[in-house]
Amino acid sequence: MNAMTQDLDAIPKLNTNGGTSLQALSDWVAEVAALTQPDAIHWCDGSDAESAELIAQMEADGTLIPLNSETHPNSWLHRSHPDDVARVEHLTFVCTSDQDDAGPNNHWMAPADGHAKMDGLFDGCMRGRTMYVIPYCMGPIESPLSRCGVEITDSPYVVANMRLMTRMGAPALERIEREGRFVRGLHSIGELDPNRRFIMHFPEELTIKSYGSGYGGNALLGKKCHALRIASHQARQEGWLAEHMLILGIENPQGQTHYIAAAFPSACGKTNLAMLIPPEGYREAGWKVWTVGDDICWMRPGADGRLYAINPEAGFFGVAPGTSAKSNPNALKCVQRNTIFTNVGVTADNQPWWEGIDDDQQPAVDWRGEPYEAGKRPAAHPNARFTVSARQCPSYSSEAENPAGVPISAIVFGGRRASLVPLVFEARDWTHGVLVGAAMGSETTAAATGQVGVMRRDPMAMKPFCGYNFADYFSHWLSFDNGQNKLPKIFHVNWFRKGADGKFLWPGFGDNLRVLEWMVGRVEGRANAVDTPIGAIPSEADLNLEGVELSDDARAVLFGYDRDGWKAEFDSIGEYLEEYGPRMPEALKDERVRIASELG
Ligand code: GTP
Ligand code: SPV
Ligand code: MN
Repeated sequence: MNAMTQDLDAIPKLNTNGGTSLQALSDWVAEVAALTQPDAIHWCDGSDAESAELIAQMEADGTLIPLNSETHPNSWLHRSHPDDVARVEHLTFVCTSDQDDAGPNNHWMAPADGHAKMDGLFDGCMRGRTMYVIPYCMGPIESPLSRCGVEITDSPYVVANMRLMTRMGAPALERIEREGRFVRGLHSIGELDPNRRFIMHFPEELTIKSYGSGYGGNALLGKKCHALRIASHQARQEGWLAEHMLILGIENPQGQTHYIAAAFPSACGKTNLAMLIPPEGYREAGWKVWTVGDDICWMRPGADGRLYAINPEAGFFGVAPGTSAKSNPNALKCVQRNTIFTNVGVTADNQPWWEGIDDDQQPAVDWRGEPYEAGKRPAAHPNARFTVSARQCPSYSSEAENPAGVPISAIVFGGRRASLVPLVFEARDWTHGVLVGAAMGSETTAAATGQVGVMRRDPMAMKPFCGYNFADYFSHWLSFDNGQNKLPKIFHVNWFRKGADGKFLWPGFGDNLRVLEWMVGRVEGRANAVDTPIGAIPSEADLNLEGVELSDDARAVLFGYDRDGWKAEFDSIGEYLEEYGPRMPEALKDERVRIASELG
């Protein structure tokens, strides 16, 4: 027993309901309690009774506002602090002993400094509050691909969200006690002061410390902090990949299903693609799309050399604005009950409302809780979100909980690119595909604080989430091409190409299936394409465009490529790779040179 545990034992009034047989866990909980000084400790078992009690308490103190129980049973609105509505990348750190291991892609602090800073903030911060201990499992409890963690938090809102987003409670604790290892995540909402807010990762210690925010990616530590930043570090050591990708199944009329994993940056269409409803002609012909995951994908080679993927999450934390019966009917069906809405507006009869919901209701109250006034601010914050169990999704795949994962046939990269980038192209091999991922660019969105609409490099949609040096990450990706693995084909898409009038040229959403069908055709060796230096691009005739209205100009840019524009792009990619210095793998730099010289 260490000194801190003794301190804790000396506080007789500390009320605690549970515990664990795992000494490392009970010691850590005691240490945290001694530091943060909560009034009580609650070990979460994940039961319905526990959930009901927490919700009643949050209703009483206004953390959760019940919504219309006829239209949206068992659903709540949470209004966050107005300064706490998105991830804070400038306050997110990776603390490795050697700064180069974190890389130019991360903010860095020495581990000892990081701990000192955070422990200073955590000192006494839970006085008057209950400390919740949340054992959770990322991935199906029985899957060898899954990994566990424990989040300690003083936010019941975080507990309620973690219950939807992860396998939380008693079964997770059992696995943790059996395995003896877990990621440690300590979280406090603190004073919600943006000047006293940090999200710190200590990958070498499998530890996360997050202070001063209640927002999803900053506070639900199983999600981006564990399942991407810490897991990417573990994955590199253990020979797998932890990626910011959706996973979907595409079933053809013959009943064969291919699984596709796709990485798009935050608020660039993962949830929408994962829940895609086929266009009418496809539906009639018997095509189906199945949702495995909408945000995070863990994959590793199986015995047959194919990559097998699981969704480590159990729920969706999705962007509300823009979700409508037209754009994403499956998401809309998911959120009719048992849902927590964060920062949406409400109608006069207390239904959730957001921009683009496309119904005949009007907002009465905005996300700040003030009467809605057109032109003042949007009814819903642009990064308003819903939290809901994946099991409520009508398209939830029967394979989503398969402990073995699903075999991946294609990996797709994509971003928001108003110009230059065509609708789709295929990398010629794995190395080229890794370069395509490494060179990804996208315009920033409201999912993180900061300017929106600025083009930045966001390799593999992991810029905010890779827990180590991107140069090493690209080497890790390249290492999968070892002569034995049967790797998926790699593609790049752009649903966001704009015309001169500033409007999107491609209809997107359900019609994206046309592009996925072409990919499946390429995987099966049936579909055609035109080889260009940037990759294989389908001609219009290679895609099923029946019923899609596209102007001649749109067709030209969606299925064409602009050699001069790409030459400039490849110069810029070269400069970007150089920013990583000598750690950047030669194979990737050589690949860029090969294509740049083909471009002439
Ligand atoms: P995170 O949860 O932040 O990781 O976001 P995401 O990648 O899951 O993005 P999501 O599917 O929630 O989409 C974000 C925004 O992009 C929404 O406003 C969508 O309406 C819009 N969007 C999604 N797919 C398409 C598309 O195919 N075309 C167009 N034009 N917009 C799209
Ligand atoms: C994202 O920003 O990519 C999200 C939401 O999926 S968050 O959980 O906040 O990261
Ligand atoms: Mn995301």
